[in-house]
Amino acid sequence: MKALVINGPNLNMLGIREPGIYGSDSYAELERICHEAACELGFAEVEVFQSNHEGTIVDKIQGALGHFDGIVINPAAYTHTSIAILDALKAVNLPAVEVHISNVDAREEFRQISYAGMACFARVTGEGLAGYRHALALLADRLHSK
Ligand code: CA2
Repeated sequence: MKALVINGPNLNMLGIREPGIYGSDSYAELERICHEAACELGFAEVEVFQSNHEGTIVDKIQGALGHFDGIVINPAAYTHTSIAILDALKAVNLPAVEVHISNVDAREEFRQISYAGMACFARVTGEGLAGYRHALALLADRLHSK
């Protein structure tokens, strides 16, 4: 089992600003949590990727085909705007879990729509960085039941 974790714009700023919403842990800690969780959950490999660019994220999703068994994705602000990321997820048709650090459902109205989520079989929100572990566990369960 190989997992790809994709993070969208500004998530590399974790721990630097807005600790009230996103916590005080850094992006390096997010990477560490994913590697630790993936190892515990029996993934042979996990790649944790971040980009501030929509097209680069689309390229990464397309490149996952044939290399990864599933995707965990936090598209960040592109969650609420990007049909290109939705289409890429649909195109590769890999099992995908949407994850958000904050509870997007309790925030501004513009965060209520999730395009990427329409191509995901599960959604984890408001669990902080621990949500990435939860998302990887949901992905592992899904891959085991195949
Ligand atoms: O809660 C999440 O995980 C979000 O995907 C984070 C996005 C936001 O646009 C989504 O609505 C919800 C924002 C990521 C920006 O991360 C920052 C981290 C530190 C400082 C500033 C921004």
